[in-house]
Amino acid sequence: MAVKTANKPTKNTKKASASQSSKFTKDTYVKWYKDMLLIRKFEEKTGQLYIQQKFGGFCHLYIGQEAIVAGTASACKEGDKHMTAYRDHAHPIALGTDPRVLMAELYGRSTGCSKGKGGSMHFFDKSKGFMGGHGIVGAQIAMGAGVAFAEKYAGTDNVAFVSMGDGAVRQGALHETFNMAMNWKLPVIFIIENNNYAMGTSVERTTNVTDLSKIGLSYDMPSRAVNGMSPEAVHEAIAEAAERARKGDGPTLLDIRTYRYKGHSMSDPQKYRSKDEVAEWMEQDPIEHCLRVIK
Ligand SMILES: Cc1ncc(C[n+]2csc(CCOP(=O)(O)OP(=O)(O)O)c2C)c(N)n1
Ligand SMILES: [Mg+2]
Repeated sequence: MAVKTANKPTKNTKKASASQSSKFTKDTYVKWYKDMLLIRKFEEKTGQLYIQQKFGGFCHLYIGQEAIVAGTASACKEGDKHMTAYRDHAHPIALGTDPRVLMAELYGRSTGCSKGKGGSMHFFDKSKGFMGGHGIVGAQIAMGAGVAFAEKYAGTDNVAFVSMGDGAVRQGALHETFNMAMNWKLPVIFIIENNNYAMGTSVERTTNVTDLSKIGLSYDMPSRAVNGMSPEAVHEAIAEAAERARKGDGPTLLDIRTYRYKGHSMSDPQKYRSKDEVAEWMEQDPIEHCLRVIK
């Protein structure tokens, strides 16, 4: 069955992958591969432990979306700030947080990254520039602009990376934030982790403008769609946007098209999509892609 969603997987053809891979060293591919594999293994273990009721609360897995954090981590620098929503396990791992302090957080231990008080949705690691883990959909959008404002005010060249879901872009605060961020030319990059679903609601059920990269255009914000199954494409888009932000030229919106292989959270019968749709996206798996290039 053909994929009917607004988002469709961009094929990583052999030709495309050969021309992209020549731009990056083998070491970069090995780093992406290791980071993404570590994230995936952490997530698989987390899913198992949750089902075994080893820890409670909510739990949202990032499996399938790893190329976004891998490509961002390789294109950013120390001092940059990062924040996201509740699907937050992968970001600190990509930034170098010890997975053991994240696992301790899931178990509610005082040795956890948020002293055991935050749980799965509220990871935090200031030492790596990771400013959370936020459970309120869209809350981090305005906060991210605030963090960018603080960096600009302090005269640093640090950039704030604010990730949000395709559902979160429907929060009104996004528009106030985009307006102020552009008006003040804040060093902030808005990343839509566009996995095409907000819980069970697809992008095309939510809006008549299914191309989310257009949302920034009415603010004259540089905006583009990016293949989220490709760490190369993510790295290039992030590097270009970060360079602009560091020069004082303000924000960018990246509509990064990805897919979550698992349900929204741990209890999701997934009636809103077909197995074929999931399989079609899995063919573009970024970990397998990096392994093919390394070999
Ligand atoms: C303000 C607010 N409204 C509703 C919810 C319930 N809720 C949790 S996740 C979610 C879907 C968000 O989807 P999306 O932004 O696409 O992110 P994804 O889960 O796909 O990463 C909703 C509606 C919430 N946490 N906060
Ligand atoms: Mg989504």
